[in-house]
Amino acid sequence: MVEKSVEQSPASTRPVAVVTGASSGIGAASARQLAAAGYRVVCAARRADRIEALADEIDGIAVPCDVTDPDQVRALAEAAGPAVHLLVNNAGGALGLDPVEHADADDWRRMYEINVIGTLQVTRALLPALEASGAGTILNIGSTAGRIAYEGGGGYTAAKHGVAVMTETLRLELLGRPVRVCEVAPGMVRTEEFALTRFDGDTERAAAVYAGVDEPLTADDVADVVAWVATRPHHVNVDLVVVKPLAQASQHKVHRTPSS
Ligand code: 8X3
Repeated sequence: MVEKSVEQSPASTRPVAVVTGASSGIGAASARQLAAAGYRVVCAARRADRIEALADEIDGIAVPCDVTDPDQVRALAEAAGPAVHLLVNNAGGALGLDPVEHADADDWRRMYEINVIGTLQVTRALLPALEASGAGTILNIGSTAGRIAYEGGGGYTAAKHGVAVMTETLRLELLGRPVRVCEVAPGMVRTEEFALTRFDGDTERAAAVYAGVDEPLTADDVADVVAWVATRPHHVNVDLVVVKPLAQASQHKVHRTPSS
């Protein structure tokens, strides 16, 4: 349920940012940092209780939204108002680590649906308002998985490659219009949910992803990059930022300290 709308808000002079997947991790951290940078943040995610608490904390608004549902995406665009300055397409995630040989087609469909179709639907719905702002920014949260393949990652890497290609396509198609298109592609980020979701709640498998890694990125580290990209002067289009922890030289080359 939408509690207040940007238009009704006395703070309507602030630029408006819409962040999807704002209920936790990179999305929630980005919403907080963007609010601190002066944005009125529309926090969108499926879990209403979480985004309502976040919206209260940062004086934003909460719009429960499943990005794969066209009706809910339409409602999100209506709640955001006629002018939106920034869209952070963050909703997404990985399911499973099965080799292609044994892959679950339903997991692949779901990953494509959330990461790619969700980003497409929200972008399409908000594009008129982004353009109407006169200085819009679309910032897609990609992944190092969108730039490389790794064993067991086929479904997720395919989806994140999809996000990367959609980002590049959109930048070409919007040339000459006042909307820049950017991607932030994080490597290993330790959030409360990413690995847990991937491994269907298996805490041991989730913890093993980060075992022995000295300081994986945090959601705040990535949000810091998001806020930096968003707050460059509008003629500066930061096409792509790949950000990894110091302990990760490439997808497979991660420095781990053996536990004693
Ligand atoms: C990168 C996540 O698991 O593909 O954002 O390395 S993973």
